[in-house]
Amino acid sequence: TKAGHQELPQETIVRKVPVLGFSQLGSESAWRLANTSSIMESAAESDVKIMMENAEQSQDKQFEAIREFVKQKVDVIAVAPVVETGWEPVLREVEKAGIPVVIIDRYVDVSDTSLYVTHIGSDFYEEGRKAGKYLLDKFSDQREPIGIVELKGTEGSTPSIARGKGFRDVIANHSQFRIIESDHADFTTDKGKEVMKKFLHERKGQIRVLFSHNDDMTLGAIEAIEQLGLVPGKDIVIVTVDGTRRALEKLSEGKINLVVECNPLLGPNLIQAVKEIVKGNTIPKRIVTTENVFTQVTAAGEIVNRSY
Ligand code: GZL
Repeated sequence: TKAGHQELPQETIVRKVPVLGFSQLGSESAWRLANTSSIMESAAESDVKIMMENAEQSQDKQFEAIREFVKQKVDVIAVAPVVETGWEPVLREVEKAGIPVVIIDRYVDVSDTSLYVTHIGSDFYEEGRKAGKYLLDKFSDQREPIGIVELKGTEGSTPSIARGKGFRDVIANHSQFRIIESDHADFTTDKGKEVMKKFLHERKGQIRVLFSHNDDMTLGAIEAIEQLGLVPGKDIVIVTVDGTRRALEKLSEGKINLVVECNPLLGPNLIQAVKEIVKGNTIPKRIVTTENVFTQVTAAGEIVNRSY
């Protein structure tokens, strides 16, 4: 060998552990916490080194985290985008640095979809449709007006936009269904209680249905409904999205009428995608998580299965 230059024995393969920079949008709900632990556990089980930054609902903090990942020259960047818009500039910077991007959970509204390799997450529009279809069935024999109030998630987020649209598209041609109040409650229990209190104060006798974009807001709304002496699940029919254990418990108690599942356990899909990407393999542009609905009949059996 050349003086001082130690050749590695041929059989040594120096395998670099892939480094994933993950910008998580926050910790606002039980769903989000389950999403984070699923991703962290999957990374720990595989040989993927993960650096996660929690943006606590701030898109600017997500931009900062992504720019830091670029400086650190990570192998892949994953983003759970708090809102849909405003991503083009920072994703251009990542593209220039030659780092592949995975969009996880919510979606980014960009004109050039080559800015990300794949989007892994639910079909939120379908979740909204499932909620609407349940009401068509439940009230199929009733003709009088049905007043609906809607607790919306974070303004500008894909689940809030798409669940609202899917729901509206299904009830659109059934004029007895009327959305009489609709407001954002940011996917949190406290805000859900506060906004539901406002709805009840303004519209008490007219509210027959609550459509809530996530279970955490629903739990707050149930407190507000019960504080007024009304019976959730009976006086006010409640349809909610996520499928957390606490919502399924209320479902089995009859305080919720339908829970539309939104699966947070995206860790295995994300880590598998990272491995494929670093090996240079192509993966589908869109990976949709499979999801169900839970009724008062199926709730009890499901509760034991919920890890979140
Ligand atoms: C949906 C996810 C939403 C959940 C909420 O995939 O983005 O954000 O429905 C969470 O519980 O806060």
